[in-house]
Amino acid sequence: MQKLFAAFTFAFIAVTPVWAATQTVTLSVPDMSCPACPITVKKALSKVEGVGKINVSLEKREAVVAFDDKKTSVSKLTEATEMAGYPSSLKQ
Ligand SMILES: [Cu+2]
Repeated sequence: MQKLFAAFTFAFIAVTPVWAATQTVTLSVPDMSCPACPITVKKALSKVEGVGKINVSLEKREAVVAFDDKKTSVSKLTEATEMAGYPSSLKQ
């Protein structure tokens, strides 16, 4: 039974290589001040190649971004928000 499960898990990983490279990071975006800001930040991040799901919170002043680490990096993400007028940094 356990052997069967292991085989299944391996098959699942083998057919979904994209997901294996997906990382999720939280960026601190302190300059967001009104409801329009998250829209601008989200738009800027969505233009970066390899970016998947984006969740921007005005209340928390942060952006949770899922991205393919083979196509982009955290520095490209922070660069994109900075170009849009919102400097950001990786939240630990
Ligand atoms: Cu604003």
